Amino acid sequence: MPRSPFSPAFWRSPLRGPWFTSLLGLVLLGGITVLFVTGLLSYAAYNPDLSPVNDKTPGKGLLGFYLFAWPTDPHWLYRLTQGVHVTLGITLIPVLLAKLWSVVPKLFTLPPARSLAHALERLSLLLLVGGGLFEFVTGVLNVQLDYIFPGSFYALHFYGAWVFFAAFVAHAVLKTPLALRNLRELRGASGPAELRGEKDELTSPNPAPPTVSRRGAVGLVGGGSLLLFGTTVGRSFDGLRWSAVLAPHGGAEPGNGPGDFQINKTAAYAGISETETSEEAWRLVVRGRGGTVRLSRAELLRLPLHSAALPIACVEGWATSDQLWRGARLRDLAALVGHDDPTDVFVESLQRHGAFRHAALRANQVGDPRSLLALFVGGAELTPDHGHPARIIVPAAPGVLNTKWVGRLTFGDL
Ligand SMILES: Nc1nc2c(c(=O)[nH]1)N[C@H]1C(S)=C(S)[C@@H](COP(=O)(O)O)O[C@H]1N2
Ligand SMILES: [Mo]
Repeated sequence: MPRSPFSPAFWRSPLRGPWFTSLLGLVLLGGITVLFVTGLLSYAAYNPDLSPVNDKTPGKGLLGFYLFAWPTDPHWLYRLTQGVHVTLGITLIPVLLAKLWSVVPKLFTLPPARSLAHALERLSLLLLVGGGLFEFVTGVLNVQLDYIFPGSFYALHFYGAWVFFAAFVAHAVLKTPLALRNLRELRGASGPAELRGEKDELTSPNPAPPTVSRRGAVGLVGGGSLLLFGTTVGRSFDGLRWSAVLAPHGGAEPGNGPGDFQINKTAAYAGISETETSEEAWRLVVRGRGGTVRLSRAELLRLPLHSAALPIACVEGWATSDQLWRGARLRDLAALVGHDDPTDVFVESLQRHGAFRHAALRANQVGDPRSLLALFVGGAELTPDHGHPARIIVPAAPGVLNTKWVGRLTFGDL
C-alpha cells in the first residue's frame, strides 16, 4: 500500500465517492445559505446605524450596504433568527467535517496545478475550506467561551463571512448541477461509480473492504447532527434548558419563582455594588434637548408604568421565554426631556468596564410602547443580577441592547 498521501491509492475508504460528497454538499448548500442570511440579519439588528458604540466594524459603508432599520415586530424576531443561526451552525458541524473528510484526497492532488484555471480553482478551494473552518471555529469559540475575542469577534466573524461566502457561491455555482446529477444517477446502487467503471477523483482506486455501509455513514453523520441539535436547542426555552447539556447556558434550570430565569452576567461580575444602587444613592439621569432630569427610583415609580412580555435573546443563540417586565416607557422618558417624537437614545450602565456597558437604540425602538426601562420582572422587583434598579428591555432586539444597571439615558444628539 502506498505510504504517500499524494498517491490516490493511499486513500482507501470505500465510502468516498461522488454520491456521499454530493449529498453532504447539498445539505451544506442549504444550511450555509441560512447561516449567512441569519448572520447578516444579526449584524443589522446589532448595528442600529447610529452609534459607533454598537457597530465596531470599520468600513461598514461598503459591506453594510443592506442595513435596514431592525423592526420591533414580531417581538421574538431576534430570538428566532439568532437561535436558528447558532443552533443550525452547531448542528452542521458533523456535516461540515464529513464533507471535508470526503474530499480530503483532492487536497493532495498532483501536480498542484495543471493549468491557470486549475490553480485558480484550487486557490478558491483554499478560501472555501479556510473560510468555512474560520467561521465555524470563531462562532463556536464565541458561544462556548463567552465572547473570547472581546470587541473583535464581531468584525472577525463578519468579514470572514463575506470572504467565505464569496468562495462558497463560486463553488456552489460550479458544483451544484453536478451534485444534483450525481444524486439522481447514483441513487440506490452501492459503490455506483466503481461499479460503472466511471472515473472520478473521489472514489478510491483500490478501496478497502467496507466497515460501514454508505447508508450507515449517512446515519452516523445525521445522528451526530441530531445529537448536537438535541443537546443545544433547549437553551432557547425556559423549561427545556435542562436538555441542553452540551451547550453553555443550558443544563440546570435556574428555578421557577419570579425572576428565576437565565442570567448571563451577574452584578458581582459587572462590579455593581449595593451602595451605588441603593434608594439613597441611585439617580437615573435623563438628558435631551429639553434639559436634564434626575429621578430617584421612587420618582420613577410615580410615572405611568406599563407591562410587556418579552424575551432576552443573546447573540450567542440562547434565549429566555417571554418574561413579564414592568416599568416606564422609553418614549415617556424621552418626552420628559423634550422629545415628543421618538428619537435615538444612548444608554449607559453604572458598570465601569466591559464592552456591553452601553448601547444605542434607534428611534423605532424607543417609540415602541413595549420598550421599557424595566423596574420589575415577573411581578417582583428586579434582582441585582437582573439589573436592579433598572434595565432596558426592547422587543425583538438582541440581548446585548438590554442594558442592565442603567445610570443614564441620553436622547437625541447631544
Ligand atoms: N450593564 C450590562 N448590561 C448588559 C450586559 C453587560 O455585560 N453589562 N450584557 C448584555 C448581554 S450580551 C445580554 S445577552 C443580556 C443578558 O442578560 P442577563 O445577564 O440578564 O441574562 O444583558 C445585556 N446587558
Ligand atoms: Mo449577549
